[in-house]
Amino acid sequence: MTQKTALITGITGQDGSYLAEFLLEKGYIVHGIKRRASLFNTQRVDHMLQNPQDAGSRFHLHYGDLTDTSNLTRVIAEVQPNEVYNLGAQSHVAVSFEAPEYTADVDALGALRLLEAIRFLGLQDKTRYYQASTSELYGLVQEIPQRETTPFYPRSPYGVAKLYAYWITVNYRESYGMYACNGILFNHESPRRGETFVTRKITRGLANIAQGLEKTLYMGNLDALRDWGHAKDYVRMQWMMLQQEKPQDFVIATGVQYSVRQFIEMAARELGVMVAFEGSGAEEKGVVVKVEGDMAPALKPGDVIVTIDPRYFRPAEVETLLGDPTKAKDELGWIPGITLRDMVAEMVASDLSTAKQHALLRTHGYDIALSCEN
Ligand code: NDP
Ligand code: GDR
Repeated sequence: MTQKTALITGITGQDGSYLAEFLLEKGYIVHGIKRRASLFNTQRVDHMLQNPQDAGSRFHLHYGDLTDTSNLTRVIAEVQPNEVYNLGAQSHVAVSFEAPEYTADVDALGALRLLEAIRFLGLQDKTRYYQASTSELYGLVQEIPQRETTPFYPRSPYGVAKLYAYWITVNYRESYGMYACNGILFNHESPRRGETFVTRKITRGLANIAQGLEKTLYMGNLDALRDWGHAKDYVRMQWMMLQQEKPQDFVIATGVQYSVRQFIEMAARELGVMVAFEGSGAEEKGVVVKVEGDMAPALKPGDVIVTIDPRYFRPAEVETLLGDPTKAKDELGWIPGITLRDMVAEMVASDLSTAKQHALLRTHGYDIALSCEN
């Protein structure tokens, strides 16, 4: 079999980094597009860059941006990819209400720019295209659980931008016979999840609180229900979708749903901390009931560690998401391998390890500034 080349946008993000590892293991040459930033932004992929004998020689980064057509066209012309994975996005739903136009430019037109570049360069018979579509398309849900045929009703500028990207992907498939697929992925997390998404905010925040680095977790809507899987399982499916004979769209989910409140309880339990919620609405609080073991030396029963901050409520909320991954299971044999419990344990362990290092530095007189705008 000839060696394949993949191009990943969003390679510095959670999914991009796991997908790059996965493809390198499969023997691919992997190219990625990274943005210029004033600080290092390649932490999630540095281990692939730093191993020139092995992965490094098959791992290449290019500066670029999904808002820059000429850049994208040139990179695709140079790389001549067999597969393009469009994972790059302004991916934060709450931020999209503050930056709706930019979100549309990157998330909606970015997809068009890539598809059009593939077509313009005459690569439509060679290059397969994966679009990172999202359960946010379902928004105000019209059917439970959500499957490939469920009508869309996005509830944020992010969701609306991704709706365009979804349909332009379908349109290029139908108009030009391109191999182009949408993966409609439900929330997926990992220790590499951005710190301002709710799961990582919780695991990082609780680990810091357990070690005495912070006092309180300030949260938004605790009633929101999500179907959370592990990013490693989900990038495997992104690749599987491009290996089929015919391009199709798939829902990727676990089929199990929990509330944000339950996620907090689960993460706290991993730290040996039992939390009970008291009060309701804006007055709701998470109070420590019991502390077991030695992972949370800073906590004692009665401590209030979760409160509500209205800043984290969204102008329009997606209250409930639950996916039906039957098609992915039946047609591709995809089954998620990592349970939510194991994922929460992995995320907590990773954040606790960092918190312990910070606590140790503080003990020795070094002042650690923790980023907290989330
Ligand atoms: P992340 O936010 O972790 O990563 C987003 C990536 O996109 C980063 O590499 C980021 O670069 C890059 N990016 C942002 N803006 C631009 C731009 N203007 N030009 C080029 N690159 C840009 O997201 P995830 O890895 O979690 O998600 C991957 C994709 O899947 C996204 O498209 C997201 O919308 C979608 N998705 C995610 C789900 C999830 O639960 N994780 C579920 C469904 C869909 P930088 O590092 O410089 O910020
Ligand atoms: P989401 O993920 O909006 O589903 O988008 P996020 O983790 O940000 O929110 C999930 C739910 O938790 C509620 N919530 C909070 N969210 C954040 N970030 N911070 C809080 O303090 C907080 N309190 C409660 C939210 O209101 C929401 O209901 C993610 C992104 O990865 C998208 O790119 C992707 O498309 C979808 O998942 C599927």
